[in-house]
Amino acid sequence: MATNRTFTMIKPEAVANGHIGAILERINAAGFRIVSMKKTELTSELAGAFYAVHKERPFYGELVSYMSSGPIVAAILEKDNAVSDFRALIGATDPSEAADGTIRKEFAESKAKNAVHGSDSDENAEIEGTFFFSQFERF
Ligand code: IDP
Ligand code: MG
Repeated sequence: MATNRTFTMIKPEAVANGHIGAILERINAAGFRIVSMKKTELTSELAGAFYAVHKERPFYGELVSYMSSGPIVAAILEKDNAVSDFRALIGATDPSEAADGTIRKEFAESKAKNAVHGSDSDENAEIEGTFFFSQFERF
């Protein structure tokens, strides 16, 4: 089951700029089913825990304060090859390197404020989905 699922967040600047609807349309048009979804907000403690894998990176502090700066939308998505197809849909981390037609190319402001998150593996999709959603919300 996990191999067909990924986890995403619409990040604070994309929510603040009114792009929730447009980004969800792109996700639906690409063939993803929304399994679970909620608008919520991370404390800096929760953002730090979510991104703990990046703790040693120079941008960690900036990332944690950015991701706790306002509301986000968190969702579990389902599709064949969900993880890799979703990474292709969102594009490169730095929007200046993202391919035309990708979500980050269209909506990201910068490498830090890059509009959306997408899990990088099936294992992390499972971990990240369960970070946000209880067992009663993942169906
Ligand atoms: P990804 O989101 O494309 O998987 P990661 O390398 O996992 O990229 O980095 C996680 C997040 O950290 C990025 O989406 C971006 O918001 C932020 N980030 C990554 N690299 C930089 C950087 O060099 N400067 C500032 N923020 C960065
Ligand atoms: Mg990543």
